[in-house]
Amino acid sequence: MLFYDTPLPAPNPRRVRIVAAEKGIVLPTVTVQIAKSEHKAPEFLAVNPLGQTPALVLDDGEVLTESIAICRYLDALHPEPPLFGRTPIEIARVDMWMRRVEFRLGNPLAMLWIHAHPFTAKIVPQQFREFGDSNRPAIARALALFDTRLADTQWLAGDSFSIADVVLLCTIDFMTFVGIKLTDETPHLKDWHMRASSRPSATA
Ligand SMILES: N[C@@H](CCC(=O)N[C@@H](CS)C(=O)NCC(=O)O)C(=O)O
Repeated sequence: MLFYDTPLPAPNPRRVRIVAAEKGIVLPTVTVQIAKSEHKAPEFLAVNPLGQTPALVLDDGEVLTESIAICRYLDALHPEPPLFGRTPIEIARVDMWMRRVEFRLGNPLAMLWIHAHPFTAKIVPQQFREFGDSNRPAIARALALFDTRLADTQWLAGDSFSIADVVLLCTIDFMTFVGIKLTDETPHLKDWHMRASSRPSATA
């Protein structure tokens, strides 16, 4: 296998690095620097014509993209510890919380990043600043939702650390990079962030 990775602050390849670290998998890695537009260079477009990282090239040459698909593949190959749940209800809970992170926090954050951040102004053809900023309340609502959940559970999907926590950690750290910090308004989420960040895999 060959893993095409991008360093921080890119959140999606980090999901794969954390899952690999949780499972003790060492992936031979090629680094693609988005800041240097290497993801749009012909060499990388030959691997992933979508021009996005991460990508995982399998031994038979098949290419997996989409960070969650790659994480699921690694989880199926190395089932311990299970990060996508074990029983039907665990699997459903993990999926439910992961999708809430992606749709309720990841999507508005992406719109804020693309349309209202000075860094992306150099990259996207046209920014709609007002629209970008209009996503801030949705981000705040999503943080409140996760805070309420984490008042009752140690990890987002229950008692065990899961891919839902991986996605939330990567999204929140990226959110900090974009300029929104966790505050005391979401104390349970802040505590969870400290727990998740203190796992050895979080340095990935
Ligand atoms: N849904 C994809 C999103 C991949 C993605 O957006 N990757 C970012 C890096 S975090 C990227 O390559 N951005 C450059 C671009 O889209 O041009 C996944 O989860 O893997």
